[in-house]
Amino acid sequence: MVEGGGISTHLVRLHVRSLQKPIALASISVVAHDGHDHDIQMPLDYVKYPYQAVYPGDNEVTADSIFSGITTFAKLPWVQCLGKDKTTPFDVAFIGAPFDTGTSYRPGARFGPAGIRAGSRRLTLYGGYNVPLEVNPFRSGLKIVDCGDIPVTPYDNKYAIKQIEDGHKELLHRPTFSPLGNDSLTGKPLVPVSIDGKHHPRVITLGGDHTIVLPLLRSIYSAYGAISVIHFDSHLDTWKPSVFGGAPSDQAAINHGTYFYWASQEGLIANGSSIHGAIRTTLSGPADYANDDASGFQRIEAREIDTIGTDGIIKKIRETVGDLPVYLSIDIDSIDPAFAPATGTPETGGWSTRELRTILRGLDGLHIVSADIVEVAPAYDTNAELTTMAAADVLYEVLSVMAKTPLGKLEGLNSAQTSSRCSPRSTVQSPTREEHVLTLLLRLVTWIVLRALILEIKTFGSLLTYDRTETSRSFELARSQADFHM
Ligand SMILES: [Mn+2]
Repeated sequence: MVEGGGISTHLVRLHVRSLQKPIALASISVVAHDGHDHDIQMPLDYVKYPYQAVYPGDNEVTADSIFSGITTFAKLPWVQCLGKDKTTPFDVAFIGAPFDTGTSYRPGARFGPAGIRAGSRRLTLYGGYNVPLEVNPFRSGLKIVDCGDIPVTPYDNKYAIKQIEDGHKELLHRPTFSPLGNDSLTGKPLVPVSIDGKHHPRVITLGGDHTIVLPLLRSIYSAYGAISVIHFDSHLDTWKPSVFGGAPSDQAAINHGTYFYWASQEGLIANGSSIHGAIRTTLSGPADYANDDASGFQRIEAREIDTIGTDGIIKKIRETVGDLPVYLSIDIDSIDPAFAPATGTPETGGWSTRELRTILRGLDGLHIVSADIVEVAPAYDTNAELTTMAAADVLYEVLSVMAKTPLGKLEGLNSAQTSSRCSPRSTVQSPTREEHVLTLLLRLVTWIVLRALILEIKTFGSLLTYDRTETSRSFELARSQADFHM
């Protein structure tokens, strides 16, 4: 980021792949803009650190630090994207969807957006640099804003669901603040991965119960068509309405356990390249899995972490979605209630916050077009804000991954080819040709050295046989004497 700079520049960082370290190639599209925009573009300009009192005399009306002032996500600037700031462009927008009238057990996720914002206050306390991902999303040049909440009625689910779709769509189709940039290897301009040919900003939605994903996917479809979904949840959420006691009305059939079933019926989900993670729910019967298959999902059970670990889980996810554009939906109940108790339908036996964060970082390089976190119901949280803090930290990883990967591909190439050329890659991928040749060479050299050593040992061994026997005997003698004296 260049403050006050007059010319747009592209800074690209390559992390050269090492044979020892798992993280491979990464590219960051960092774009700087004219200085007059920097005060609204740079979140950290907005943040005043603790004890740096800014009044009087600094044109500020109040002291502002991470623990004071109006709470937005990570203390990002508040932009009234659906109100008076309708024309303000951005690259990533946080937006709340305070809807919880589709829950089957504990209500309360309507307070999720406010709770997650409270849990996110200290994200920029030390500046916000993500050590494992080697990026500071808040200083990546992207314009990241908090758009507040979509107005959602608590009295009419059908109307509320339409409000969420319209609100999301309005943000998704706003022009971006930053250009897409160039391919880090060829220098050629990237083109959007959308089906309408436009470069769309990314929207991170703060739920709300999981029902909101149906209107969110309807919005996503308008830009990307049927989308691959990565879904972290203890529950399938592809259930038929009959599992929830049938559907006394069309509206009752749409709830936080059935929205993926309906999304699949509407053709919003790319069949076969979508996957659940952290599944551990009980079922109405094995038919639920058959129905889940038909809805287009692969599954990773929560318990698989004990056998294949986070690396194995990352590998499964990456193999399933490939380099297709992907929508990421995170139910906070994918995390164990020990770490995130404040949720609508808690299930024990889940992943730790650390494990989910590691898995999310493993998505580095994927084209995540938008994301959400849902089912945070702060009323059930501890006084230590465990759940809202976990939700905020999880989104920080998502934001970091987004900041590293432009939503673009090279013209004429499919997204798979493009991604291997220009996008950051993570822990799991096949070696390049050069690495393959190097590995073969290393094996050959190792084999020659070992052969030589074995020959040496054989030669000396035959010469020393007599001495070694003698040595062995005297050692036995010494030990028996020592035993005798003890
Ligand atoms: Mn869910």
